[in-house]
Amino acid sequence: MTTFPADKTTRVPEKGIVPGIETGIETGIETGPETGTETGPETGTVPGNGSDAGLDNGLIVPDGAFAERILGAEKILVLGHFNPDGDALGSAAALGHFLRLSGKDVLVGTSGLVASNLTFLLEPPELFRVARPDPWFLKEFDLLIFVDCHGPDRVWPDLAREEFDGLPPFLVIDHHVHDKSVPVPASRAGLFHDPGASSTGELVCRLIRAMGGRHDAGTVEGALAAIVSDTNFFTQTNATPSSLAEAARLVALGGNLEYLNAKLNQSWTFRRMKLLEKTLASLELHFGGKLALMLLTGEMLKEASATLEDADGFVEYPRGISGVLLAAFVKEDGRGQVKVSLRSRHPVSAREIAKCFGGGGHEMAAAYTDPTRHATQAKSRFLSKVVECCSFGLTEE
Ligand SMILES: [Mn+2]
Repeated sequence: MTTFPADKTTRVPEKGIVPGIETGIETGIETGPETGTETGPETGTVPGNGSDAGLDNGLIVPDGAFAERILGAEKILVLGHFNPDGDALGSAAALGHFLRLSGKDVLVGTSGLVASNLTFLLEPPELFRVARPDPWFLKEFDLLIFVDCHGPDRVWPDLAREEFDGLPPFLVIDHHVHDKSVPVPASRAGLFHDPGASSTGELVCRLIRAMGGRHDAGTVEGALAAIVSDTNFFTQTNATPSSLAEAARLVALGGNLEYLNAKLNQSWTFRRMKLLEKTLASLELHFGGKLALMLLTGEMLKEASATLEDADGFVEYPRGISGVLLAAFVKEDGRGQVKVSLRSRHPVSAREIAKCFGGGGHEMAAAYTDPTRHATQAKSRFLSKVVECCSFGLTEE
C-alpha cells in the first residue's frame, strides 16, 4: 500500500487560533476571531497581505519548494476532478489565469462534463481544453497540477494505476480529507493540503499570494466562484473567518457576488426544472422523517431530455425539509452506474455513511457509487444497510 506523502506545507507562526482550521471544515465555529473588529480590507492596500483582522494566523500555507516547483515549470496543465464542481473549475481557472499572467504556457484541462451554470468560467476559450489521459497530449507538459482532488484517478476515473508512471510530474492542491490509501505515488506528488480550508479556492488564493499575488479578472472570478460554490455562499459551517477574509479580498479586487449568484444559481435550463419535477415526485421520508430519499432514473433523464449534470444540487431539496437529518439522492447516471449523494445535518455524518458504502467526502456532504445498476435496487440496499452505518441511530419514532 502506498502511503500518502507528508504535506509539503508549513504553518505561519501562530498568534492565535483561528477557529475551524484545526478540526476540519464541518465542525462549526464556536467563537469568532479573537482580534477581528475590522470589517474588510482597506481600499488601496495590497489585498492579501495576510494581516486582515488577524484572520490568517495559523493557516497552512504552501512551502517555498512547492511554489518553486510551479514557478520553475514552463508548460503547465491544471486539472480539476472529473465532472468539475464550482470549486474544482473555479480553482483551476483562477490558477490558470494567474500562471498565464506569470508568463507560463498554461492550459486548464477539464474532464467529464461541465455543468451549464459553470460554463461562464471557461473564458478565454483558448485557456481551456478537454483533457484526456492521452500520452501524446500530456507529454507536452512539464508539470500537471491537480486541484480539488487527490490525483490523476479522480480526473480520469478509468486510468489504470500503472499508467500513472507515464504522466509528467505533478502537484496536488486539495482540501478534502485524504484516505491514507489513495493511490498517489508518494515520490512524485508535491502536496498543498489543508482539510481545514473551506475550499480549494481558498488554498489557491493562499498559493497565488505566496507566488506574488498577480491577478486579473479571471483569477478573481474563478477563486471567488470556487469559494462561494463550496460554502454555498457562506451558509455552511465551512464559512470560516479565513474563507470570508479571502472572499473580502477578492471582492475588494472587483469580485462580484451578485453576478456570481446570478451565474451559479439563477441560470438554469427549462429541462432542469422538468427533471426536478420528476425527481421530486419520488421523494420519500423514512425513519420518522429523519431520512429523506429521492431517486433519479435513466427514464426521467430521457423524458426530460436531460443529463445527470442537470440534476446538480437537487439533493439540497430533500435536505431542506424540516426535521430531516440525512438526505440521500440516488441517481442513475444514464451510463449504467448508480451514484448516491448524501447530505446530512448535525449529528449525522454523511461521510461516515458514505464510507460505510465504500465512498467518502466531507462531514456533511459525501457520496458513493452503488454496485447495482438500478436506482430502485440501490435504494433498497441503502435502506437496508443505512442503520448499521450511522452511529447516530436512525429510528422510526
Ligand atoms: Mn472543493
